[in-house]
Amino acid sequence: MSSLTSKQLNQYKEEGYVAPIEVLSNGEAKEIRNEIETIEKKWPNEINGLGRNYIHLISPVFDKISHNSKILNAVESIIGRNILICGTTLFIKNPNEKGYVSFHQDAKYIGLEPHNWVTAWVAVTDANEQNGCMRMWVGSHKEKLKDHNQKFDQNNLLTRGQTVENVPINETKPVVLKAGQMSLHHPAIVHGSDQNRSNDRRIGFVIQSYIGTNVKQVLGKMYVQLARGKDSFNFHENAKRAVELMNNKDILLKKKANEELQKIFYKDAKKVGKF
Ligand SMILES: O=C(O)CCC(=O)C(=O)O
Repeated sequence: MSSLTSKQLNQYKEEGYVAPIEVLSNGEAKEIRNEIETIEKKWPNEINGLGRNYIHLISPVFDKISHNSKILNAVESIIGRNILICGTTLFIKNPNEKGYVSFHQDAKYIGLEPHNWVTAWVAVTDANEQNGCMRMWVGSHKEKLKDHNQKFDQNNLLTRGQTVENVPINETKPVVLKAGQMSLHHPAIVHGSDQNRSNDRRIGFVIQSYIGTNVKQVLGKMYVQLARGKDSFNFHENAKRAVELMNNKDILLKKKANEELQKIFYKDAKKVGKF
């Protein structure tokens, strides 16, 4: 079932993203934040650094959101009915930290071809200009992929500190979301986010990305789950769904998937960053 209206689809086509889309209740968003804070307290190293990826493989709460039918209905409107989850990432910005995300295009280093995929950014907390919501360079997805400088700045939450320079800020729009809403963005849109200047955490759970079953990983290996439809291509490794929090086998699978992801993210890079 496709759920985006023609107006929303038009926004995605013309601007390169669509938001806000209601997907979770306040209670569900709180449950997700609690799950993160439980993991941080009991297993302080699990979702640090590279471990911020693939949390849906070790937590039934994140498994449930990744397979959420409201999210999938919207995703289906963009990439069609045969959908895989090929990865998830937590983007957390704590108050009093200087974390930011430089302007970049997801398609630049991720190796997913063709671009029949879309990234879902689910707001676990409110995201606004004060706490460093994403900003999208409207329409930039229509141009070809741009050069990125690799800056490896320690406050940059991206792997290589990959940066598109000279983005015209007046052509960017903030993606303001309430907890429980999401945005969907195009693989080639230039986007980034500033630091959190509020007194609370800004947390985004990002399904990065939902891919059509026809999409290949041309730089390495990825561990996917079928979210909807049928996979008649079988291009990827399959990952089992989490049924309990921090099961030992799931932890090992998450580690293996992250090692493979790191090879993709840092392919031909001169050094490796902290994520
Ligand atoms: O969470 C952020 O501020 C940036 C996330 C991002 O770049 C992405 O989801 O592609």
